[in-house]
Amino acid sequence: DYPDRINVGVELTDAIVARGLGDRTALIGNGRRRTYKELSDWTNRLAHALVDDLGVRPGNRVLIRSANNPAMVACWLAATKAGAVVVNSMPMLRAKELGQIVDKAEVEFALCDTRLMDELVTCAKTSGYLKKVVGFDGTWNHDAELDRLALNKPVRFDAVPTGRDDVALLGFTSGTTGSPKATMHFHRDILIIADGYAKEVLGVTSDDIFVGSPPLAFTFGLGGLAVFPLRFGAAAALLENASPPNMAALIEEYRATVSFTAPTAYRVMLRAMEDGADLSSLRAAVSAGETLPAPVYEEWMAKTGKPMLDGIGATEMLHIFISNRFEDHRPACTGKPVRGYETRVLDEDGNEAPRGMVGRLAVRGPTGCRYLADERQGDYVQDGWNVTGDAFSMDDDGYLHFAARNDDMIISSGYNIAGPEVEAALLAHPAVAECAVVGQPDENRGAIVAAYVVPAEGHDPDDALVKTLQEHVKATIAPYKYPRAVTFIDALPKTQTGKVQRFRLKQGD
Ligand code: 3SK
Repeated sequence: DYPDRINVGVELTDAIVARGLGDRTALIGNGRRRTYKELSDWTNRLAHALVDDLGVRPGNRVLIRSANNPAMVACWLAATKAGAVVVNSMPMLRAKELGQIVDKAEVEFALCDTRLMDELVTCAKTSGYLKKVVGFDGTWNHDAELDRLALNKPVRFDAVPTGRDDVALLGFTSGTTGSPKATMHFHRDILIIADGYAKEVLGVTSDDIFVGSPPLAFTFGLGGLAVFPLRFGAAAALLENASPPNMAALIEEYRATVSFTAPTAYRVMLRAMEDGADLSSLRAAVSAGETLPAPVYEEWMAKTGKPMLDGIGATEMLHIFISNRFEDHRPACTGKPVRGYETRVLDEDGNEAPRGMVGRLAVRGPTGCRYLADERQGDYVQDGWNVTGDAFSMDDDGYLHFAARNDDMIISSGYNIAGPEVEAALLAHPAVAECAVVGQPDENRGAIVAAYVVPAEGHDPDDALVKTLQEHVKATIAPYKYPRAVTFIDALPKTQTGKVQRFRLKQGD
């Protein structure tokens, strides 16, 4: 129930000031804290610079290139206030990848942390769309072209009265296989994920302090580290060094109450707790992006007495649509749909699969997939249902259990084997730091289960360990699922959002 005219940039800043929360901390980063009043004033000044000096007009696509920091959030909010459609891009992208995004989204303006200019300048040289690339100071000392333009502008800005169904954001996804797609999200969608998941599942209040590792350019990060805190007058710590190995120290330092990250980071945090890290400030630990192995959930529960909230989302759906709850959570279970969403598990013919059977997960609800000019739209949205790339089963009580991404199901000698189940079994062994399981073509069996294992410190990657791991899997799950091939590697190939690129392992990259 949002008004016809609503601008999410205003809702996350000026509207919070209007609620009397202007003096509360909004953003933490670069060694400073900014209040909602400061954020509101600065985003209004920036919006003036975008409109008055650069000529940004409603509907123009504006790309933002930055690591996670408060200045990036300020640029996002300012461009949104100006009625632009924002495209947040990963800081690691090279000119070629930036070019694909710029062309697909027909980006006319780019706002770039001055430390990341080179690749964007290279991209701009050959782009037929980009009219202007302007630098902002990612350290938020206001020492770059955009900051200088904004400095003397008025602190009041008449934000564009965008429609609730106007596109505000283009979220890019390449999945785990390449070939980028742009997903369009309306102003109302951005509010829905906060008023739905963040309110219903997390119960966010203005006392919360959020810390996390996902990039803001990934909608998991944008929601968890900007939209959710700002919607409720809470604080977001936006830290460029919030990588999995640093998360425990940052939670301790900022006394964070909510963390957003992937299971790998929680595994590292569990080890840090053994070395004395104090994570007692955390009231909510959200895990998503990769499936949460039961041993990590169980150890977390044992050490903190609180559940880790596993959830699944998709860039197409904007954010998390199935989740565990504080009062209702289970190991190896993704939980139940978030309020407003419905789910179904489909069999091979597209009919609802019987309970307990693994099939394709379909979802519908207040957000959904709208690809920009992409023929894959019809594959994703069928009869009003968003048919995801994930294989799930639903148990008799309506809880959803992740089996695999559809491409991670291995059919070996007629058996359907979910790679992640074998991964979970391997991860329960102390010699395994990380692993990924894929199907490897095999003349006799069609495919065999092949495991790529990063050994934990102090464990030699030798034949004896291969045998030990194989026996361990046979003793943990049905023996036919054991990995017939085990390869030790130093690190798993991952996307910039931390998802394991199993297709690269399959290709033998
Ligand atoms: O589960 C995910 O990968 C995801 C994707 C987009 C937004 C949120 C999430 C959790």
